[in-house]
Amino acid sequence: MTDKCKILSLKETAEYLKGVENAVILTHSSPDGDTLGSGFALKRIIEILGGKAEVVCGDNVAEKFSYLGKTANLEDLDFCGKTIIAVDVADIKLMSGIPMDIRESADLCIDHHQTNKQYAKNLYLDSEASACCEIMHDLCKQLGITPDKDLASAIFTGIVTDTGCFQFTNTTSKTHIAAAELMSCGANSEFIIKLFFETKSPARLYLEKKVLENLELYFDGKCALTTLDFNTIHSENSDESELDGVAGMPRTVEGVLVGVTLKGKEEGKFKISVRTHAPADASAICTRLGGGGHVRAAGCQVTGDAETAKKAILESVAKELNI
Ligand SMILES: [Mn+2]
Repeated sequence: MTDKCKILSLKETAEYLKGVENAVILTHSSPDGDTLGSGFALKRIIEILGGKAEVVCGDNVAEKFSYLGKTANLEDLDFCGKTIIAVDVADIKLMSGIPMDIRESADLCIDHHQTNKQYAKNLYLDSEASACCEIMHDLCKQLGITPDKDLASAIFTGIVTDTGCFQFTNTTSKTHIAAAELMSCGANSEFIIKLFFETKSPARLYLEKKVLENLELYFDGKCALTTLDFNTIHSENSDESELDGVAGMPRTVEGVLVGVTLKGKEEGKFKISVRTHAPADASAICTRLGGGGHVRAAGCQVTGDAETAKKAILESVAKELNI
């Protein structure tokens, strides 16, 4: 781990990228549209600048992301002499599957999570950005790059997925302007929005059914909590890659300020997703349990059975709601 992390400006980050000859771009585990969109956008940016880059992920990448490009096989990669860049990764712990010595040698991190742990040698952090991909758009502008169709589509992917199709409160006027410019550059917005927001797999519907079946209300209806245990997630009807999308469901219940989804990771371990409405702070709720994230969306992990995990998260929710 580096002793000190240098905080870069956008301009310095752009200058840094100009000097990159051969990079490996690290994405976070349980990869989403933003980490992969940022990874493939950055690969393209580095290539336009005359360098080479590969994108890797320690986890399986869902088939629906294949239009972005192909991630490199970890086993085939030679990290020697390469610039290691992490995108959309707030914490070194969020890259499971990637060897620890590689994570620890990250040269640069580009991120939009306020909770970034500053594990890389250099960091560009813009916590106002709706998505790490919004930063990729800023970098293109800074570098004088007009995105081609593929680059525009990669950037658009992260923006549209991290904002829930421009619905979450992280969406700003700048986000819309970026999206509009990307559409002008030929981003395949119709295809991308249909893929992520208008298409549900049978596995997703199965998980949605389970979310509703197991939904419980607490604290006078201010908190909705649901549990998807390990066996539900790993049943033949389910698909782990669909888990991310269902985490927003509990928060949609009328009167709910905090929506909690407990996901059985392995025997005796739960990954918890928290989604909030103002004034509840999801990041504060999860930080108390060793996790982190954004004000409206955050996550953490709890060891123990479902009852233990439920008790721990509800205690933290109670604190946030002053109950
Ligand atoms: Mn993101």
